[in-house]
Amino acid sequence: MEIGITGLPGSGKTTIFNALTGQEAKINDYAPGLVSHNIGIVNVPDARIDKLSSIFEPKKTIYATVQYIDIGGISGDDTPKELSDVFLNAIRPTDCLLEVIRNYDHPVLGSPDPEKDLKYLDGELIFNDLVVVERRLERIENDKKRGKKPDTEEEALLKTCYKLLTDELPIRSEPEIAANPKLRGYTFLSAKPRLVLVNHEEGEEIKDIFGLSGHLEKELSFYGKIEMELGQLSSEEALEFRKDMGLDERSALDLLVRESYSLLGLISFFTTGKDEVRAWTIRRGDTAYIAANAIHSDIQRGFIRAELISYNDFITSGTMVEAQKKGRLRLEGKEYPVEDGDIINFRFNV
Ligand SMILES: Nc1nc2c(ncn2[C@@H]2O[C@H](COP(=O)(O)OP(=O)(O)OP(=O)(O)O)[C@@H](O)[C@H]2O)c(=O)[nH]1
Ligand SMILES: [Mg+2]
Repeated sequence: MEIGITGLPGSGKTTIFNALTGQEAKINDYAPGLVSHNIGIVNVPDARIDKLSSIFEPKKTIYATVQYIDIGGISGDDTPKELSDVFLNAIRPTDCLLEVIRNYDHPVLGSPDPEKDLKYLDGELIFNDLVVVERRLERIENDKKRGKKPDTEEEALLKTCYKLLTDELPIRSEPEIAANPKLRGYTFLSAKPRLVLVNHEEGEEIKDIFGLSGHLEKELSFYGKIEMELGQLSSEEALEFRKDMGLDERSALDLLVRESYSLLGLISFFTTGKDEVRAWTIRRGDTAYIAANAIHSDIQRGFIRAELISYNDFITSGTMVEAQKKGRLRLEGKEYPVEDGDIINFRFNV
């Protein structure tokens, strides 16, 4: 999973990036329009993997990972403009946006105006999608003149997008359009699911400003600066500080991963053994057959069946042998919808 951190200059993107990755990327003096990227890959914290690892004592423990990319370069001027290719190339492949909104006094920008900033940011992403839609529709018209038949379904979808965008609505406001496979190749920015992270002044009460909790968006609140400082500590030390300060005991990374999994409809399943205990990420509703492919295409190709047990049943049983005695180990076929926390052993033959 790849998450693109975006926002206006000085909103605290890099501060949040550091909080999530534990890196020490440079916090800029005010430098609007400066295109800079920081990339960090972090393990998805999962207490279940820790537990499985302590039971199986494998040679390797492999967590699911998430990649965060901090993408500077939105100018923050009053009118939306075309974003640079460097910016677009960085943001297009991401699965989800993390939009950082400033709610603290900034030495140059002064007092915050979260509503205005979010509106501006939306406007910028909508404008850039509109540029793409207009160009594509123009191409289709030209092709028609030269006798080439358009893909009528795609054309109709683009026209719906055009209508939404000219009404200043993001494509995600129509979830079915946003998810349509015919539009996937366009990687529209306003179609991406998003977490809106309001970065509050430390000491100020944290409360939702926008009340976003739609199908493809969610609002989160953080004290960015404190989270960055805690991100540099060991998890034990950070937890002590959290308790002392009366903060949520979960780290920024913990919360963010949880929210992004839920927003994107992702779940984890596990494989276990003496060599390796490992977490894999798939979509909710994916079948055992699809899950097999997450590991290797050979396992999917030679799929015989999935031998599995839920995490909770395994923990209650203590060992696989005990679980088998109790009849908790199940055999499932290709069509079985994998559930979050399933421990799976694929039987396959190639
Ligand atoms: N008070 C306060 N200041 C913050 C917080 N988060 C960031 N800042 C400050 O805001 C300024 C900008 O922070 P950055 O993290 O560099 O913001 P950015 O969005 O990455 O900025 P650009 O990369 O220049 O677009 C710095 O002076 C930070 O110290 C916060 O939660 N509270
Ligand atoms: Mg920055």
